[in-house]
Amino acid sequence: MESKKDFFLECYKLGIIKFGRFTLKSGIESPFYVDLRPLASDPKILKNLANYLLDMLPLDNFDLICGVPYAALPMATAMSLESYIPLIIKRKEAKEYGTKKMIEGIYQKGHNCLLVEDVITSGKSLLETIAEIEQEDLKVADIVVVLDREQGGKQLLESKGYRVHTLFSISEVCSILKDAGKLADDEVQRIQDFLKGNHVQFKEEHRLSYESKLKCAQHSVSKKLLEIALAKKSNLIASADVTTTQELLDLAEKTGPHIIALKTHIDIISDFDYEKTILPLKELALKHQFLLMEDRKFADIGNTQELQFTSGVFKITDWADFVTSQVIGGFESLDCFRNVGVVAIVGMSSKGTLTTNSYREEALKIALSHPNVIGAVSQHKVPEDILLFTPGVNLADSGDGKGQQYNTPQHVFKTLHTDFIIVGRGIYKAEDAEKAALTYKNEGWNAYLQSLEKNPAEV
Ligand code: 5BU
Repeated sequence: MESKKDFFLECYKLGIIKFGRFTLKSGIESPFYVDLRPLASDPKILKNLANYLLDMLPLDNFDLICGVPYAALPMATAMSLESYIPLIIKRKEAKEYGTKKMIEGIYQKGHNCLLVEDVITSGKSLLETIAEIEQEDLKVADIVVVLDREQGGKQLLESKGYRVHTLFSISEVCSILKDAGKLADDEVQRIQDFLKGNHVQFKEEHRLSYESKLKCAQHSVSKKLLEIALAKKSNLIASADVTTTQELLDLAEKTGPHIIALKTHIDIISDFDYEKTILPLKELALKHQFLLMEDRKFADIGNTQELQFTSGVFKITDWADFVTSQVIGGFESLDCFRNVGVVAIVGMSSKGTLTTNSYREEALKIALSHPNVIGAVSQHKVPEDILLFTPGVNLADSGDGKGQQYNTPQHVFKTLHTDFIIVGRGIYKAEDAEKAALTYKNEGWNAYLQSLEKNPAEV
């Protein structure tokens, strides 16, 4: 068998222990959370675990094995299969009919029973189980535990004369994870403080408000966006992926009062005409106080991007307040967007996107350092110094069958601390686009307000 340390790291991959901030059933806040149930879903790990547990024990002492329900049931079963020591099952509640037995299986009075438990905390629930087993005239002398949370349970049971064999303790687990680079020093410290019964200081995880972002905003477009958001109580950007000027203007008129910006793909308008398309669009933007965001996703060398931005039929530079751009062309490729804000594409919402962790990290470095950049499009959190724009938002669907992946406004505000949601088909395909825009506006604003509240993970 591999070393105990390597074995633990294998188990850890199954997500059996999590670090962060958890509110336990008792209301106490804990810096870690343990759930060993996933171990039973990996047969090789379960079998190895059974052997590690058996190796610690004087096996000749036992006539029976019994697991504390439910997490330890598969562990006890695996130990029984590996050692040929017979298994008995303890019920959680007595049957309401028939025998009313608490223990199922074949056993005789006076048999010595090994008790198996997954995690020991205070030891109180183990004492209750032991009492129930002893009531059936079985003897319990040894208890084997996979993980000791070091919160007094072992001492309590030992003070009552039971032998407690533990495979891992939380301190040991912390040092294995620290050595493996999976746990930072401050987290280890917090866990040690918690185990000593000291007050644990958690980092407060809450987002910055639009007001605070407005105070620090440098770019005139960031300021305008935040001012409009606060004035309209909206964080909604409608994506106008329609193909005629009439549809575009209709959508702008209907959604205008509820949005902070209208996002265009101007190159999909089949009857584009600067006078007939852009001039009335600009008037509507002024009338309803929203900005124009051209989702051009530039992705070339600086010189070509400059031409695409200023020339051709669309003359984006003349009317867009801000544009989207890839950062794949490098820092200087963004220099040409002088009079607008740039939203850098850091991560995409589509299935299988190549915007991996390492790509996003590099893309963010450019986004954060370029003065033209006001924000990022991403499906992951970004530092609070730039604004986060999140598309792939829809209340009714989880995807479009063409690779798009949707989340709800609640989800993106809670988990990403996004600033602005971008909604396309959820609005322009709705029977009543104005009503839909209002719904997304209200959902988005409520989700934003909730994301301002401090919200530790609940267990
Ligand atoms: P939808 O109808 O809500 O799926 O439209 C989403 C819009 O956002 C659409 O215009 C896309 O081009 C745009 N988008 C996106 O969906 N996902 C991304 O990662 C990026 C842009 Br970048």
